[in-house]
Amino acid sequence: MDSKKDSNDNNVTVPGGRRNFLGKSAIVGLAGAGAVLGLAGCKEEATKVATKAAPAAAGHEVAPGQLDEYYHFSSGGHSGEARIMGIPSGRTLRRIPVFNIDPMVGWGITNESKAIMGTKADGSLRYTTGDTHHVHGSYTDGTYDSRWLFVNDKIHSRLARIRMDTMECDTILQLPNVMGFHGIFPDKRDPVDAAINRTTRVFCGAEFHIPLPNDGRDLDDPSKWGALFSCVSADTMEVMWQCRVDGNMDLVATSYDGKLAASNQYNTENAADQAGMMAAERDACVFFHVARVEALVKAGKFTTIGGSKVPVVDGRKAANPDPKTSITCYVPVGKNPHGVNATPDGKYFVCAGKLSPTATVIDLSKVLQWFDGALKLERDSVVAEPEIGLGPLHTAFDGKGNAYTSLFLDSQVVKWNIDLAIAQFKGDKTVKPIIDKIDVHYQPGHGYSSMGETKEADGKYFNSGNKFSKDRFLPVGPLHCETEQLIDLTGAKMKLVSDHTAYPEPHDGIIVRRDRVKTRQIYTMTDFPNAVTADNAGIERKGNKVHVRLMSQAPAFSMPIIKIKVGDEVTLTLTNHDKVEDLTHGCAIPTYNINFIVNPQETKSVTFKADHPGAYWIYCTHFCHALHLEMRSRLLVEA
Ligand code: RUQ
Ligand code: CUA
Ligand code: CA
Repeated sequence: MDSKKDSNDNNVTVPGGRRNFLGKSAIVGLAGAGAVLGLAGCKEEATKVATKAAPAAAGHEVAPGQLDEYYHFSSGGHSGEARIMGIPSGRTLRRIPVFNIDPMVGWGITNESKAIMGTKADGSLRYTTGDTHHVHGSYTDGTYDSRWLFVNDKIHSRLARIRMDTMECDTILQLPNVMGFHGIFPDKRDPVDAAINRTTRVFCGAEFHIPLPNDGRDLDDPSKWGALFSCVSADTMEVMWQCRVDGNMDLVATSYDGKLAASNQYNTENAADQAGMMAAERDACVFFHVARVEALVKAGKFTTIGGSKVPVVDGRKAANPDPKTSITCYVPVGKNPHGVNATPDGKYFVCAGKLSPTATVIDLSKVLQWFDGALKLERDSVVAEPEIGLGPLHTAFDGKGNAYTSLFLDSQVVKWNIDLAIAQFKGDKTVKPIIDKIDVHYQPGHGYSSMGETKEADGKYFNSGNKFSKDRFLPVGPLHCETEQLIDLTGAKMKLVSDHTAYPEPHDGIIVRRDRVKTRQIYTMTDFPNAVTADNAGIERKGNKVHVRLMSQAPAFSMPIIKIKVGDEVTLTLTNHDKVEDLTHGCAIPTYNINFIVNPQETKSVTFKADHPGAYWIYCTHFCHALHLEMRSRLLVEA
């Protein structure tokens, strides 16, 4: 690696030198235990001073008071949350707690949020951790309809739904007999009733195989373990069916006609160790013929596993010898592939190679031909497999026939043309599918283009979600932030616009045109059955159960003194009577671990045991008024 000293005697890496190092270590990593281990060995990488960042490219600034053109919804990785950012500014607009506890809003603290997250018999949360990877919006007519966002939790195999009018999670569901729920994608049209041109189902891939059921059996025999692909109703958030497959699953994609869902498989080997998972030269992308699966379920041709009532059908090859009745089709693709993404024209899925320097383009009409018995081999549905660079992970599209694939090992994004790749695959040696490559900083995972997962893909922006930031920002200790780098796609060449920091670690995101998102500015009080009004406000006691019904209106709570006794089980319900947009109040109770907010016209409640006496100031946490500091009530707990 090239490095020199700056005027403060800090080591400064030279960009070209560092890039070369990454490239070389990556190749070593590929041959051995993995690229990331190779990277970790480089001590000189801990530079203290950033190389000079290029100024933000002109024409993409969002001036004070101006609004962004796009929303960017992303996952938050092992923080367990989802996030909203503005594009192109990179401004953080909101964090949406989902599987995590968030005292700012009171998520995981209020009774309402705990009921969504799930509790144990004693009322405490069943889980307090989550690992969100993929966020996708619901569709109508092939584009976002502002109803829902769906996000997965890989740790505990849960699917969450977020209402887009309030940007709050309204349902969390745990998938039975699944571990490592990673890929997720809503359908874009009903697979059975083609007249329903909107999202009706959400498909979920399972990455890890486990004993079925996972009740202590088969612990020493992983060859008996299995992985299930799950289908969840978007409307009711119930699991409709599951399908057992050979091998594992990773990411998920769905077709625009609603007929096909697919998942890339890096462990077709069904191996339980790393060497075994890399043994085969090719892995697969498994396609599900959704209508056929549902016909089987309807006909009662399914089993159930353990205590789960969810119908499980068998999608393994041995159970599906005839393509004409098969529910699955395993298309061979590059070794240990990663992301699978649908082109906005509805024609192709693209699987990124990861351990193969290629992307595999699969023609969906040919997959349907295979299911009809009209295509000899599954592999015949592959219409292109261009060599694009090292460590391809995910692909986004501009709606103009070009694909943009992240190259983890090369620390680049490559722009390539799908038609040219198809021509090359057919034998035309004169065409060069690769149009441009751009350096990103560093190790990109997901990349997402503006509206790129809809038929309205507009080719304006691409956001590169980079896993390493190293010297791009002021050092903040051993935990580095991550970078979301914005790239302008409008020219023939990609142009880096700006670096945005990201708290680790957003995995995936979608960039949605702002007119496709419709939110509410305040709540409607009557939507809350437990709303506190002037008619029912006050203290109600039944034995040792006490219900405190409180109202907030700037700058006061409705009761200055609330008297209870040690031993009481207290439920405090708070309704915010302010109607003014943005006028949020908070409610904190010292030593009782209570902290939540109520937005205009919103109601929330908490329940706690009064287990220690004393005087406690219930105070407003959210700066709401010139008398915000004076907005408090006395909670008097008598011994
Ligand atoms: S994965 S870096 Cu969880 Cu989306 Cu590919
Ligand atoms: Cu109410 Cu601050
Ligand atoms: Ca493999």
